[in-house]
Order: sequence, then C-alpha cells, then structure tokens
Amino acid sequence: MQRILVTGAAGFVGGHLRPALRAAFPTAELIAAARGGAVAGWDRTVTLDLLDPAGCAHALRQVRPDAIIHLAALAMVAASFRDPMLTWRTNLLGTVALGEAVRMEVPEALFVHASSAEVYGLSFQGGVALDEAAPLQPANPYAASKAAADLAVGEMALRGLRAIRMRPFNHTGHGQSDGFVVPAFARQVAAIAAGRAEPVLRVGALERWRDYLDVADVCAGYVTVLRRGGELHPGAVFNLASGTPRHIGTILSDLMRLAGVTARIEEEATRLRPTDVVRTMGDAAAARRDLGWAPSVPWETTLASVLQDWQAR
Ligand code: A2R
Repeated sequence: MQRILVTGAAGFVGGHLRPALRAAFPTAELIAAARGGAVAGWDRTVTLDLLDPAGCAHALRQVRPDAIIHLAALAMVAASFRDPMLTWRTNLLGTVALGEAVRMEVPEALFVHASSAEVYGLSFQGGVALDEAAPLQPANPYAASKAAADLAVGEMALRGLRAIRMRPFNHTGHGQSDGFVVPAFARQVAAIAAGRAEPVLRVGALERWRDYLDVADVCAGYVTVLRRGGELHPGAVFNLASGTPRHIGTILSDLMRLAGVTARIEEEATRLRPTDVVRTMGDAAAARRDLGWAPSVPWETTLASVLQDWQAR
C-alpha cells in the first residue's frame, strides 16, 4: 500500500483514521481529500468536492491511490431533515461520481465505502441484532441517501469496482460535533460543571437505545479492510457493531455522574425527530469472521474521552 486517499479527511472520523493508518502503514503516503485547504497532519491534501464529478476524476489522476476510504458525506441525521436535496446530492450522487471516477482512473484501487447502520432503519423494529442481510428500510433523509449510495456502490462492484461496504453503527469520540447526541450532552454537562451554564440540560428523546462504538474501533475496522482487501470479494458488506444497545438516558446520567453534576432535565420538542427508531442493535459476526475485527475500547473510556474533550474547550 503506497498511497491511501481519504475523502472527508477533515471530518470527525478522518481525524481519528489518520493516526490509525499511520500506525498500520508506516511507509504509505496518506493523502487527505478535502473541499477546503490543507488538512493538518496528512502528508498531502488534494482538493475534492463530491459535487464536482470532473474534479473527482482530476484528483484521482493526480494522486493515483492504491486505496480510497470514502468518508465524505453530509453525516448528520438532524441536518438531513433540514436539507434533503443537498443530502441526496452529496451522499448519493457524490458517491456515484467518486466511484465512477475510481473505475475509470484507478480501476485497481480498493474503494472502502463508509455506509451506515442507519440504512436498516425500520428493520430495527424487529428487536433483534441485525446482520448484513436485513432489509434496508431507511427512516430519514440521511439514511435513505446512504442506503441508495450503498446500493450504488454494490452495483458498481458488479462492473469492476473493487469496493467494500462498511456499515458502522453509531460511533463517538473526541472531536465529534455537538450535532450528535453524546457530544451534545457532554457539552452541556461540561458547561454546568464549569459554572458557565445554569444547571438545566436540554435534551431530545431519552427513551432510545443505540448500539455504540468508539470511533477508534470503527477506524480499526477500516484499517483491517485495507489489510485484507485482496481476499475480500468486491461488493462485500460488513457491519461494525458492538451488539450492545446503550440507553440514551443512561448515557446522560453517566456523563452527569462522571462530571459530578446535578441538573434539571428538560425535553425539547424541537429536538425530537419526525421519524425515529427506538432501539438499534447490530450483528458484526461477518466482520469478526472475515476481518478478524472486534471492538476493544470500553464504553466508559469512550464516554470519559468525550466529556474530557468538552471540559478542555
Ligand atoms: O465540511 P467539510 O468541508 O469539512 O467536509 C466534510 C466532507 N464533505 C465533503 N467533502 C467533499 N465534497 C463535499 N461535497 C462534501 N460534503 C461534506 O465530509 C467533512 O470533512 C466530511 C464529513 O465529516 P463529518 O461530518 O465529521 O462526518 P464523520 O462523522 O466523520 O462521518 C464520516 C463518515 C460519513 O460517511 C458518515 O455517513 C459515516 O462515516 O458514518
């Protein structure tokens, strides 16, 4: 592996993936693809906007990567309700543009697609841990756009794209935006602990359960795919999941306990989603078997790290 290109390198997962790639492939050149300027810490940055298909092809000709990890997306469910069109253009059409450019420009390259457990949506209502064969029943614009992209990547694999589709369940860690629930709680708890805010926590639905991973474990999954890429069949799909649903209300109380905070909890109707699934749970047996992957970071460590991140700001 000489050159590894990562789209969305400036994002939350990209920031954690860089050191994981550096450790796994010490001699490889790590190249960030980003819309803006140079991304710190990477060997090189190329400009890439998913909404510009010709630009995607140009970036690939410049870099000629051996592998591409495609993280770039509009990744926030809440934001996708506000702008479904841009979500579809970025997540579906952008992925097709990039995949086609890879097929044309660097057909030997491995294409690792960051899909999402959100693609299963209403299938979670069955209450069992879902494996990769579960029906795709997305329940919000983000999920639908990612499900469509996942199918498109599967189809491009039939036409020669060396693609692997990863479906990570919820993941969190330091550096994640407070548009996601764990950092949103941690930000408020940290502000109350520091005396910067009244002891009132504004929350959305607490009676939800989500199968959570540390972002480092998700990155370890992507790294493993690069290592085993040659052995995997194109179009293969892998869930990355812990198998343990976490209660959102308990995540909040655990963060309060960690910070030594007591506060009044107020549910805000504006934070509730038009559609929502109550509980998610994943079966990652395929990743365990074919990738030798298993999550290793204890959940308490992850929570403490998100809290520390917001306490340090
Ligand atoms: O907003 P920016 O300029 O930092 O770029 C974001 C990038 N991105 C794009 N890159 C190129 N062309 C676009 N049209 C475009 N739109 C967005 O994707 C950002 O650097 C990155 C996404 O980072 P985050 O929002 O922090 O997402 P996260 O949590 O790192 O998720 C990574 C992947 C996504 O595919 C999720 O759907 C999946 O993991 O679960």
